[in-house]
Amino acid sequence: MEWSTGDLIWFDPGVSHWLPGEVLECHKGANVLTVQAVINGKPQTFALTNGEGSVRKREDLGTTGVEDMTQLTDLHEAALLWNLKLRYDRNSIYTYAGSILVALNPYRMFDSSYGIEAAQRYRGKMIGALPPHLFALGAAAYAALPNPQVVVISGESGSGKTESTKLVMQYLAAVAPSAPRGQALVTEQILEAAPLLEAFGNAGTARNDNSSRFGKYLEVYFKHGAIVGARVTQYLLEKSRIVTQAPGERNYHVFYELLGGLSNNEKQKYGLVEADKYFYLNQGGGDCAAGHAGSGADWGALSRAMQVLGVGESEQEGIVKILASVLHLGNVYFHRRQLRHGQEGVEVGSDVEIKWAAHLLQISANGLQRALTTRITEARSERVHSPLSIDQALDARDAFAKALYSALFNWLVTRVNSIVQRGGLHDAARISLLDIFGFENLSENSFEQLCINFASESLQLYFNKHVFKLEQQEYARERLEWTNLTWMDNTPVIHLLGKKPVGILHLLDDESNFPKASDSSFLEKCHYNHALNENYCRPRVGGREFGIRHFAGQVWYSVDGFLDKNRDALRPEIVELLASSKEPLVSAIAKPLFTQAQTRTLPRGANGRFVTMKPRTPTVAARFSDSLQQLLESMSKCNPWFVRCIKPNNDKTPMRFDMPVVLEQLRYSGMLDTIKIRQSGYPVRMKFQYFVERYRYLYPGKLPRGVPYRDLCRGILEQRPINLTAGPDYQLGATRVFLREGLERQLEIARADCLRDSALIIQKHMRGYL
Ligand code: AD9
Ligand code: MG
Repeated sequence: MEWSTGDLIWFDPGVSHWLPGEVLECHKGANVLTVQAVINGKPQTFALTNGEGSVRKREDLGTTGVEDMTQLTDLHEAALLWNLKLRYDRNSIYTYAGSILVALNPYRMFDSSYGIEAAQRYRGKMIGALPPHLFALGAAAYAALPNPQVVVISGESGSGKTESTKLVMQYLAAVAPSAPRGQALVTEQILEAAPLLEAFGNAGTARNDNSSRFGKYLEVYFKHGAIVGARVTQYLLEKSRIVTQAPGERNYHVFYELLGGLSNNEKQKYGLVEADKYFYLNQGGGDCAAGHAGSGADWGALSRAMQVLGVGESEQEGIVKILASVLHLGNVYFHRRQLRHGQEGVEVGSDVEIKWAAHLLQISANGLQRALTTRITEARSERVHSPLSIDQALDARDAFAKALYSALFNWLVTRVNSIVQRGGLHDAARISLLDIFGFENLSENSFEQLCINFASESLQLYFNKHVFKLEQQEYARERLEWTNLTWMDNTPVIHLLGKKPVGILHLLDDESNFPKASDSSFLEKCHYNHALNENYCRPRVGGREFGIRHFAGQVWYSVDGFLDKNRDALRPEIVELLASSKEPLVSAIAKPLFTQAQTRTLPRGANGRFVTMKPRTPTVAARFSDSLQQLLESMSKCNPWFVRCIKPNNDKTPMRFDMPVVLEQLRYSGMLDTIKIRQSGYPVRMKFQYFVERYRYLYPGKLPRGVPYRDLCRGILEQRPINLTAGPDYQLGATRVFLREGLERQLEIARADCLRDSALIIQKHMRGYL
């Protein structure tokens, strides 16, 4: 490209992102370009040699940038990056890419932009009528009811998905008219469910002080515009966190809130002391204080939320007992013990904690002690207790604690649903909100990260499918003039992870169902089947890990513990022990655990006898893949609204825009291609007849009779000034008319003007009669 003095350019002087500059001089012979850029308010001069690849023409974004990035004339990642920065620096955290909302985490509350007043302002407004906002998406989804809608919120850990989900929910609660008598409470209950589930399912991690450690799909039901109920589906609570945390990380918030909230007397009742005395709370070496950034929640608020959701005092007490017993269990330790016949076993170091746990859970202390130190084996139809090793005993203790806590979490979700999922919702309209755990690449990644990142990949695929694939297929079917755009297709990674029979999660399942298998044999199978896959990476010699090139970057997974975590086996004696509890909540939460541990009676065999066998209970990966599949199916029936959350920096600092950090997210989320297709494509489509009926006011005079709708449609559109920045802004397909979002906006505004004018004329006319 030829440059001349005064040209506006983007250039990268070796800082891995783009700077806006102006050409001062161009020395063609020496291939040197002298450019000037203003950095921190000071002009600086750079001499770029051979700077071809890293110099681009620049469109002047002014001081405020554009609200919708499809309005950029020169599409380049530098323009997107700087447009977002200009806006972010002026506290505008939201920007559109067509109807897709890009949300930059401010790490600071802007109360005024989220209040009732703001919600009312966006009510009934089209996207683009007011500055970009989550509420605008909420309004658009609400306006599109009764067709099912889904708001898909994606982004990496800490980017703002959970906060955005809550804001959309708050918006819906603020604008939906009050439900009929007796149902008004349900909105409050849905709102209160969020902090309740966060207390039990979110935790402080290195990336986010309030990181969701489970996925959440909230379906909100409407009748005649009013909220009448909801349903929460949860995905894969991270169980390992209950018993262990990485440095600087915390256990689930509820433990700290509980210990911070109980009085000394109450603590005594449960045998509790300060948080830093508990092994399950102090391993990360992190902060043991009650609150966490971003919530300020405390036990009192939590208790009130439970009340609103129908968790009465005795059940709340049951919850405290279960939480306290988890903490007691974590402090149980073991000694090696020499048994008869030279066998080695373990004994409990001190039985105080066992007694407390047994007392709180209302189970037999002896039974608990036995379950943690021995295992039952069946020999000649007799039950034999064989001793455990120290490691096995510690595993048994941790498995018990994990089972208790996760069963409690499941019970809570079921309870929330039993309250908010009122009867008669099958014919209600719905808006679903998806807030799933964000992509993670930690210093050590395990099975949990593999599942989390598989979910992120699936969501990215859903996004690609809607924004690129289905879109372009539709253009072809409708015979539009269109040159196909390519996009970063992540199907190969999804196949590598999830496709039968040798996708990594299937290999893991096969190994998990094979008694002699180990984490190493699983790793070998992965290497054997995928060594040649370009998205799979083998470690250096001897490494116990494998690498996956995800859409959002390469992640190394260390295989230690994969099989156990995936099997998630629960010994029947532990379930029996819990089921025998005299504490109603404990026996209630234990019920669903039976399916995880029980033997199953199959129908009569050919010889007429019942056949009893150990079932191959579905593994964690199998259950997770299935539920993810169901989720995607449910979402595929909805009209999607996308929110792309972006993390502005890696230190959780308010209002600091770190260019490389944002650029990386823009790149891997495919934002540039997304804007391209939204800019040159036709995301809005309507049947000809619908279009004509909606916009007939824009046709001068009466619409001619007997003319096909397709021609009437063309007639109306030809009244508009032609905009050819990126080709025509509408096309007539075979069965529908296709429009760019900008044109739809203009048509809506023109229609509203016409209707207002005609209303005025009618009013005047009526006055003449009076
Ligand atoms: V994770 O994948 O669950 O680890 P999220 O959900 O994407 O992650 P979250 O919504 O929890 O991130 O946001 C992280 C923190 O950023 C919050 O605790 C707030 O402190 C902060 N945040 C996010 N969005 C907003 C906002 N719109 N306004 C103010 C925000 N602060
Ligand atoms: Mg979250």
